[in-house]
Amino acid sequence: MAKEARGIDDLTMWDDAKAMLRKAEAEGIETVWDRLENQTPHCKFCESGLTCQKCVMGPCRIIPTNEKKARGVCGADADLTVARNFGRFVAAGAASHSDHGRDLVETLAAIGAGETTDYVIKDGDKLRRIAGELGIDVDGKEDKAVAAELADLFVRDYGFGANKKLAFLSRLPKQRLELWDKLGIAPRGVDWEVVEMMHRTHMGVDCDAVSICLHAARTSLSDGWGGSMIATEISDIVFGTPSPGKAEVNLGVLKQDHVNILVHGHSPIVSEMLLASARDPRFIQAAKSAGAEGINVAGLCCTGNELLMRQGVPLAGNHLMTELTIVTGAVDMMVVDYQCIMPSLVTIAQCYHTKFVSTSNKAHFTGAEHVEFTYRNAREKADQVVRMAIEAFTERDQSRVQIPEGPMSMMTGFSNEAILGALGGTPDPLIEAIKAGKVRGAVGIVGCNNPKLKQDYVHVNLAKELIKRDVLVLCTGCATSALGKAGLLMPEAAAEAGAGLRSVCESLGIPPVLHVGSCVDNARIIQLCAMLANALGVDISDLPVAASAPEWYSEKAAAIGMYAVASGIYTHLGLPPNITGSDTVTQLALGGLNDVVGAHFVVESDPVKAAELIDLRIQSKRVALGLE
Ligand code: XCC
Ligand code: SF4
Repeated sequence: MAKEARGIDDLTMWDDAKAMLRKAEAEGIETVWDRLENQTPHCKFCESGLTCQKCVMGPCRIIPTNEKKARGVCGADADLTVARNFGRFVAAGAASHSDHGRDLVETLAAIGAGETTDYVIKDGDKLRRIAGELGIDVDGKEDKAVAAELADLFVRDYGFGANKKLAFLSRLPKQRLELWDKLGIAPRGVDWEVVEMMHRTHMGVDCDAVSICLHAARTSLSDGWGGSMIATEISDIVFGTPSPGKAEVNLGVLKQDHVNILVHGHSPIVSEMLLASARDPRFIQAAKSAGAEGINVAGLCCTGNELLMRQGVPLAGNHLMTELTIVTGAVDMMVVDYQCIMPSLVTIAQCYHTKFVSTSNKAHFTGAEHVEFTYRNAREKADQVVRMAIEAFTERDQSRVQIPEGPMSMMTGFSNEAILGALGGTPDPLIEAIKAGKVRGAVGIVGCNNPKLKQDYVHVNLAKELIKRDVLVLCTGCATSALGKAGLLMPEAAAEAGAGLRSVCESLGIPPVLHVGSCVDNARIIQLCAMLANALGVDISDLPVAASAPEWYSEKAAAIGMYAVASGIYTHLGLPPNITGSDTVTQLALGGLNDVVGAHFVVESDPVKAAELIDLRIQSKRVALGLE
């Protein structure tokens, strides 16, 4: 991107964001967009994946067109260098989701062992259903005993897996598992694949680009069908399986006369406990004594999605809104756990009265107040943090507060259980609607914001284009805030859909875009795809479905995209990963993978063109299934 200052209208499509960008400018607050401008142009070598610093014979910069510099000191060429970098990129993403999942396994185990009273089993039916599904005999056992056994099974999945295969691979269509076995990419253990990727990409181990890419697929699958799926299922068991409900989104969810606490990060373990304390009448009374009307908890990013799905807690915004929330001057406290928490937030918080509290022993922030949460002390710590927030409220300078008006309403809570419930208990009505062409296909729009793109513009316009074409959209993560703010998560948005999708939505009273959760909850989407494929007796790659991460930025998003593709789902990205320095890897990603796993990536930043490409794929799959 050329280094030229973009106007505020080019940075975001939203009025609430623009108002805060103006306020930030007036108050001399630096934001992510300022820093992007300062960092542009980026290093070309890094952008194309051609730098290597995996040993101290280097670092090396590979110049494929220069005979003398076409190889690093060890002899690695462009293909190998790009593949090794991409492999580690995916491994880091898989590690992040999976390490989050590990915290839930630990919590479930603690419940089973009676080591926590703060966390309990909220959905005992789901506990028993999942345990039964995975071969645990639940008859005559108490919830606690079942929890202990299930946690034990997941612990094995993190290591070697039972039979060196992840338990949830049992959900796959037979053809898919056979294909993975043939390719040698069926994931064996959640931690195993990540560690093996680190090993393979050490100097002098796996020195074949294609081989590394295949292991990148396997690593990502250990996330999708392992760490993320485990995180989602345990979160439902411990905090409740989401069911449809109403909520609100945008900066207007902040309240001038309330103590405003924002939760940011990913794990429901911290945010759920905080919410419980904030709803405690003792603290509401304390807030009133401090001059507030009450305590308002709102979410950001994925932990915001977790609370939104299960508790209807309002969503203040997505990734690029995190800094701007503080600029309102109305945030008394931001409580974070891990992932996607820009370190700049601490600096911005210091420009206001905002208390910034970190809670995880694996995510410290210089300048923050650290209050460590564990399953043994969580409620006590949450109480302490809420008291600190009330105290911070008394230091708020109301003359600096500016809250953009008017939150948007949205519907949320579409877990697979809820979707099946809405359909009457089986996927058959959805399959019938797909066969009849009323719903031509389904697309998961997921993932982040990236300041290189106009905030939420690609998300919103892609979704609008797809629903017009009778394609049902499912959304998670930071896409949720975008699509919610655009009004697409309301049943009324069915009016913007094609006639077929519109009739289906109207008869069920659902929006044409369904909110299915946080980013680990993308596991719900692949599980749903597997259910549909199994019901039709086909492979996932035969379904008229696709995935899209229009504005992605993170390693985690790369892992999600990779496991979607490896599961057989065609995947659109709004901008490319840093792989363009290798023709071999780029061609594999953009096409070659189709012959291997039945799906591939496509990169397109224009939402209308992206919708056309996705539509073509859906159409071809419909034809192949004999539906057209
Ligand atoms: Fe992060 Fe999950 Fe991306 Fe949002 S969508 S910017 S990864 S918070 Ni997961
Ligand atoms: Fe250079 Fe090879 Fe070392 Fe990488 S592993 S820094 S390419 S010598």
